Formats: sequence, C-alpha cells, structure tokens
Amino acid sequence: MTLGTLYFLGRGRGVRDPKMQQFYIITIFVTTIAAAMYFAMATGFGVTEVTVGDDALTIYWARYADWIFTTPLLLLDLALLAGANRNTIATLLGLDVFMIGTGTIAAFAATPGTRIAWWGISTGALLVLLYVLVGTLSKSARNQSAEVASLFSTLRNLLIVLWLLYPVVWILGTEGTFGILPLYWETAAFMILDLSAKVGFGVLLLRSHTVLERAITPT
Ligand code: RET
Repeated sequence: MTLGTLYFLGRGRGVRDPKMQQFYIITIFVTTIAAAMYFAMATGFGVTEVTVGDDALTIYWARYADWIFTTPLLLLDLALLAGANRNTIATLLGLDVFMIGTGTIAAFAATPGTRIAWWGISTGALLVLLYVLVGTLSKSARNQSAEVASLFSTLRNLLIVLWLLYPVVWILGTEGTFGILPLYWETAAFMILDLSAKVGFGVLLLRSHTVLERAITPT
C-alpha cells in the first residue's frame, strides 16, 4: 500500500489541472489510509477479541476503519469518471457507508444468528449499490467519450467482481463462524482483494492522462 501511495504521488507530481488532481488526491488517500490501517493491524493495535457463545473471535477492527473511508473514495473516483450528478454520488456513498456500517455491526455482534443477519443486511446494501452502479452510473458514463466510457466499464467490472468477493470471504472465514476458511487464508484473501481493489484500481484509473482529460473536459 505504501509503494502504491509513493507510485501515485510520483505520477501525480506534475499534474496541474485541478480536476485531474481530484483523481490523484482521492486515490492517494485510499492507499495512505490502507497503509496506516495495515500498519495498525501488523503492530497489534488494530485487533481485538469478540466473544461469540463459547468462542473468542479475533476481529481486525482496523479493516472496517479502513473500508469506511476508502470505499466511498473509490466510488467517488468512479463517479467522477462517469460524470455523475450529485444525487447519484450521494446515493452511492450513502449505500456504501450503510454497507460498511452494518458490516461492522456484523463483526462485533455477539451471537451467530445476529452476525449472519447483519451480514445479510450489509450484503443487501452491496447488491443495491451494484445495481445503481450498473444502472444510473453506467448511464452517465455513456454520455462521456468512447475512451472514457471504456475505461469506466473496465473499472466498474473489476469493482463488481472484487467487491462481491468480500462478503464471501467474510462469511466463509472466522467472522462468519462457519470457520471454513482459517484466519491465515482469510487474511491473505483480504490482502489480495484490498491490494487489487485499491492499488490495481488506481493504476488502471491513472494510467492514461489523455483519457482522464477527456473525462473532465465538458462536452
Ligand atoms: C463485509 C461483511 C458484511 C457483508 C459485506 C461486506 C462487504 C465489504 C466490502 C468491502 C470492500 C472493501 C474494499 C476495500 C478496499 O479497497 C463488511 C465484508 C457486504 C464490499 C473495496
């Protein structure tokens, strides 16, 4: 995450256009927050125990602290690329904060039943969010130039696939209390997802300044 941050900082150094800078500022915040929260988890600060029945679960709360800030920022990147209006942006970000908020309750809930119920509520919000992404947001992107619309589709599809895997890893992992995926593999899976959804996404977004210029130039 730190290397990603440094890469984006280096690439964005010469960028003078304020609208182009928006994409850099947002993306740099995403990887910076993630780097800080991974540092918190690595040093034992970002972790706690939650008692569920007779079991003590290890909960990395710093993940949720990361996601509550970084997921709205990632959506903002995509919404700016699509040239979305204020209502669409607000809807997307509202759904997203609701999803991570209820997901956090799922992680701290004390009975297996309530954990799964909150997971269901959070996953419901994710599905509605993806519906807005595929519907309203994609419609805005179609009004952009062909190159912008194509970059938007790539990023949107990447986001859909990666984001859908989060609730799957969660429910199969230690939080889901089924314990199908041991903590080690769960941690590795979240790490790969986080790196792809943040650094991978950012690299694709910021790869071509010519395309971004088209996205920010009013047509
Ligand atoms: C939780 C558990 C409850 C159900 C759902 C979840 C979704 C999490 C998502 C996280 C995305 C994170 C990203 C991070 C950084 O790049 C909270 C795991 C639906 C979608 C993209």
